[in-house]
Amino acid sequence: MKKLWKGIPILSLAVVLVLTACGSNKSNSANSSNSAPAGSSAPASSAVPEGPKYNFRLAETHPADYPTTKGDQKFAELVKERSNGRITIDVFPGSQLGEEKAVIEQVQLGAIEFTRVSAGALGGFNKEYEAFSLPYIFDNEDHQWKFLNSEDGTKLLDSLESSRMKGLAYYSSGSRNFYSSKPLNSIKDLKGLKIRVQQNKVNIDLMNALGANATPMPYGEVFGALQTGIIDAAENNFPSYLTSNHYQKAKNLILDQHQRVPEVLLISKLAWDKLNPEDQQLIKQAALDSVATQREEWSKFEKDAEAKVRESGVNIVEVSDLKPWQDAVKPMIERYRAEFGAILDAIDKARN
Ligand code: GTR
Repeated sequence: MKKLWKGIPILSLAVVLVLTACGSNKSNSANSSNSAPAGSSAPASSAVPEGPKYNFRLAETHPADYPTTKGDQKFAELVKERSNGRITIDVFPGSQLGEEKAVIEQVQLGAIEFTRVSAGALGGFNKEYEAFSLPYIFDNEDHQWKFLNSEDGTKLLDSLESSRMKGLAYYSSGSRNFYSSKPLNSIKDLKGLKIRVQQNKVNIDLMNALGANATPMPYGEVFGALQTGIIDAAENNFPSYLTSNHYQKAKNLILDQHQRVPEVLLISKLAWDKLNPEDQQLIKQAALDSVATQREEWSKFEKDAEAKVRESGVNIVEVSDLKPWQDAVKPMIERYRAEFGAILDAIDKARN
């Protein structure tokens, strides 16, 4: 009896106490911002599989039924399943934890562990990610995925470490097109328009190249800015154009497909460094395995979104010849070759 009391209880008591703390933290995850950066941890016991216990948060801009959110959820599900419930990730959709730029800052500090953001938003934090905002560098989705899945694409995920993040996987995001409250029949109609862009420098140069004025602002402010006329136009893919309701305010859409900016699922470097190698591997693999789900959901949702936008009576202009668009941005791309030569060469190489 005495032996039992001496041998086991201190550890058991510690397990009970820490598990209770984790439980209460989990029950109200929306309020868990005061928790330790990399989640809470507890020693192993017979009830909990080997390794520390974690409850993490993942910030997502889009609503719950959006394909990126479905990818996030699949990722969280796989992590939970493969860790036998030891590692849980609560997904917070709809910008509940903030706009992308603010979330990335929190991720750098370790206050939010995971996020799914656009490579366009990362461009404001990591120079190399600006390359994704260069126009017409990918021929199509297939070409883009060949690059993302290549060694160079993986290197780029890893390069986020210099910005206190760790890239885990890419997700699909289709192509971006301009839309405006003013008529958009050709490239000439962009001249002089105030166009909202994702917050990075390449986008500002791109708007200049097209004769427009760039207005960088957070995604969540675009609807109001279109409504009040602070901006004349914005640009995005079909799913975002639909779910943000921008299509209700900017009813002229031109399918110029100027950019293909991938989505990125990532973890705070601070949180990553606190994980043991087995948990790092589990998380990395779960992220990669969630890509198939996200891509399936993406191709379904992209078609549905396009159909809904068309039904809504938006005026859609197809672009049969992209040459004038590509010619307009050529000098800009050539200028950026000095900075992004290696990435651009790798993207070109992925074409074969
Ligand atoms: C969407 C992307 C969002 C956000 C948004 C934007 O395509 O999925 O994460 O970056 O674009 O334009 O800000």
